[in-house]
Amino acid sequence: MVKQWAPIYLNKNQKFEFINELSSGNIPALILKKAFSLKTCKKITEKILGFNYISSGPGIEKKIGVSLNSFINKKGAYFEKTKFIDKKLEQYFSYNEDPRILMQNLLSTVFTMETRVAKENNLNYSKGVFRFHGSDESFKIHRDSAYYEAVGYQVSKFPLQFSAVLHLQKAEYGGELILYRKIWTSDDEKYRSPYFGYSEKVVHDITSIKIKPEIGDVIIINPIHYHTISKIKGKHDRISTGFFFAPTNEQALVCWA
Ligand SMILES: O=C(O)CCC(=O)C(=O)O
Repeated sequence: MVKQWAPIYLNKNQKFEFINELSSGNIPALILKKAFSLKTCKKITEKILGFNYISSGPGIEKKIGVSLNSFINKKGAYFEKTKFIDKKLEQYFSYNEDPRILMQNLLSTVFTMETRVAKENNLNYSKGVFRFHGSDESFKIHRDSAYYEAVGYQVSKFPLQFSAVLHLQKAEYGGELILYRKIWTSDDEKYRSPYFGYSEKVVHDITSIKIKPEIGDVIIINPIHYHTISKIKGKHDRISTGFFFAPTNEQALVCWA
């Protein structure tokens, strides 16, 4: 019988040493259940909804924060914009309030490795992005890989890349994370959409799982697996924050968005 493809669930502050399980694709996700309290998530949500600098990017209509995939061939602009927005967010959230910093601390505990923001020529990469996914938007199947896409940036040198997402507010209906048991290969480029993502043909007949995010959960995936979000219905946006991270040769984790 084929072994079931199912996430591993951890309690807050439980240690986990098997990053290999995620990189090999043996498990689809690592879920840190209730890593943040409902009260904390509500407070962060209320606060981020009052932040003025909203943008859009490939695959997302509304977000706060800078993501590398909007600046693939514009490295100077990426670091300049990151400096500007992360400074504004630093002034807006106190250090102990910014969920992106709290998530870095959480990863340090879970993986027993120092976690810090990636740097290049003394410039900080983006600490993470807040995403707002709304009703009736359609989400493309995609995969994330700095290794293949962000050539020219130092973070493309990491052979492994993970994604960590904290769920701050749920959609009333839908908004599940759909993960396909398929890793991108260069053969799939024929299915690529010009602006962002891939046609559904890329995952035809491929096994998938759905993860319904709960407020306060941190979901960690290996984003070279195709993934998307199911259609959202209802009044509220699905709100999350997150970043990518990679293990370094010095037994640390560095993160970026
Ligand atoms: O918000 C999610 O559940 C998925 C986000 C995503 O596409 C990613 O982490 O690459």
